[in-house]
Amino acid sequence: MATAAIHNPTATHHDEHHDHAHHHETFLTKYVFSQDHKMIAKQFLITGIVMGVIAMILSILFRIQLAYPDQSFPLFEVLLGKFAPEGRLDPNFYLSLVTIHGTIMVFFVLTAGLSGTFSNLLIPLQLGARDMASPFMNMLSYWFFFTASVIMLSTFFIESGPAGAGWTIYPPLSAVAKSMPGSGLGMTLWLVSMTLFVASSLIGGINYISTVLNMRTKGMDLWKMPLTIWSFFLTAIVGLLSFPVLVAAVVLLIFDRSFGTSFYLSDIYVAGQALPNEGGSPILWQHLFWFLGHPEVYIVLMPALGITSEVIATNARKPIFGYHAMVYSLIGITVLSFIVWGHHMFVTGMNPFLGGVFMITTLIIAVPSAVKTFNYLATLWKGNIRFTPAMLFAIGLVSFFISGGLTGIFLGNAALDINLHDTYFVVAHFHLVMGSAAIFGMLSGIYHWFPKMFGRLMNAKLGYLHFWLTFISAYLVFFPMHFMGLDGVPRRYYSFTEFESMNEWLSVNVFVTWSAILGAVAQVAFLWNFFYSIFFGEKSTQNPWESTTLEWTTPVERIHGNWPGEIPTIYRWPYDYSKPGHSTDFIPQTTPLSETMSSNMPHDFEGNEEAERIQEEWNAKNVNNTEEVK
Ligand code: HEM
Ligand SMILES: [Cu+2]
Repeated sequence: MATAAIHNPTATHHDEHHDHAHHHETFLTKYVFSQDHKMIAKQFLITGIVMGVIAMILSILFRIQLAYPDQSFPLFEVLLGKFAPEGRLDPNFYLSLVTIHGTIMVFFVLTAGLSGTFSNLLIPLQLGARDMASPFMNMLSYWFFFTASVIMLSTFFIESGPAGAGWTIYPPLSAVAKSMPGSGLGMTLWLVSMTLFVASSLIGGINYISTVLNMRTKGMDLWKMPLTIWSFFLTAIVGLLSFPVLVAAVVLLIFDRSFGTSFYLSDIYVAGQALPNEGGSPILWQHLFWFLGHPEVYIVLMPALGITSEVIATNARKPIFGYHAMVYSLIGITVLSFIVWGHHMFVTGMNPFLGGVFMITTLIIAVPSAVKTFNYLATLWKGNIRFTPAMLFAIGLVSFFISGGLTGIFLGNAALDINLHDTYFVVAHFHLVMGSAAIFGMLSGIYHWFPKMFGRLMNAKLGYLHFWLTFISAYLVFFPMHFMGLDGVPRRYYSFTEFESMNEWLSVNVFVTWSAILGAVAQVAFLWNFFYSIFFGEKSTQNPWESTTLEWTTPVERIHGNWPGEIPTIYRWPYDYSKPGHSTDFIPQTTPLSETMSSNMPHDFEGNEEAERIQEEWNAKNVNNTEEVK
């Protein structure tokens, strides 16, 4: 299967197709150990959704603790046993919940679930390849991810519970097993799970990069790639350059935990007893961690931004505004994301000059981000907008990207961050800009490409219900947290009732918790819609959204190799919407220029004599049309 699926896109397809016909698919090769990128995409998606639901339930659990810190919930004890003695969450377990919630959301849902799904689905389909460069490695990538997920969840079933040092697992908590229950076996398994996870991401990323570079169909030069592909491609590069640093850091941490080294430890006292470690520094961990950790937030966000470009252009029925600027801003974010990690370390006592350098690079990232926002708004401007559920989620992303991004400008300033660090202001900021925005991008992609994955449509009415409840509850949950943070309420605290000054926030915590429960209930509408529609949804046509890109030229039924005959040739960029003088308001990338010229991206034809001649002839015939539109 593997060899049949990889091949040169320009070769004729007949022999291979012959192979497929004789190839027997068993249940195992079709659904479990599949090497077909479309099936692997679904595996990533469904695993991601399951992990997302789990992480959401964890957040509801600890939100209930924050809203009702002194109350006892007998049900907790029934469900959680020793982790909730007498119906109250154990404080150590509270920290474990926060840790695993953050870890799962960032890595398992928004890295693997989002990139894994849409890179796998769209890279071959939108570029005109029969599969990934290496379908076998692709399969491995999923199974490494799956194993990592199982290990991460298994820590709920061990005596001392899951890791509890926060998703950033700063030493010494993470390095000294006796510091808390969550620093024991749970932490070891966290490290094992994350190492497998990184292996999965690297295998996947290498595959994405080589597929984008080598397997594009005829005519698909880099400047004709949809913005989704640009964003997946650059995301894979960011992952490839930053994840290995995390693995290196993790290996050193394992040495510190198990073999008596002191990379991260020095001058530690546990219960009055001095530990023997000397000469290490927990700050080293922070440098290594955030060298991944900051790029990671763009690994999460960039694919969502790519999906948004695609969904907005399609549903506004307009060419994306500033295609080149969009690509360059993605490249700008890619490069800059590596030189800003120090903004997480302003309070570590770094030299103020160094702090100033990180502050400047951090604030410069606002420029490409603003370019993207501006381009989205300009694309929407005067569009003939179709408010599909996918479009609403894409617009929701833009909203969160703006409202959450603005607070990033505050936090990027060292002088302000020193006050706001580790308060709920930070929690509010990152939940809006990467939590909510990226989740909305992912949901937008699910609604948009569901017909491509399952051949059926999701129910739009349920989609609207899902969107509005989720959108409203996200703001109700995360907006009030800004004010708590400004008032100095710290994050990662189990109970605030010990502090007189924070009691006034109790009613807000109750409000936020109920808003979070509303948001969680809204996801039932989504889950029902998703799983029901896979089997019983309305059958989709081949190109339900009247889109220009290549994935909508493949048959609705899943076939190996994606196209039954030859792979189509590409003639034009992906955003020829509402072109004057054409009978439909979209022109697929496969329509030859001679049929109707693209007036949307004129640079494309400069110097291409044939194209210029066709354009002139076309203009001569269609002068009236063109002028009307001006
Ligand atoms: C159901 C919606 C969600 C709710 C109600 C929620 C709530 C919370 C709360 C209250 C905390 C603890 C803050 C603290 O004590 O420091 C937290 C931590 C966190 N959340 Fe969420 N969250 C949600 C969704 C998400 C999403 C979608 C992401 C994806 C980026 C995310 C990522 C994180 C991270 C990274 C942490 C930090 C964990 C740590 O401190 O180690 N959350 N969340
Ligand atoms: Cu950062």
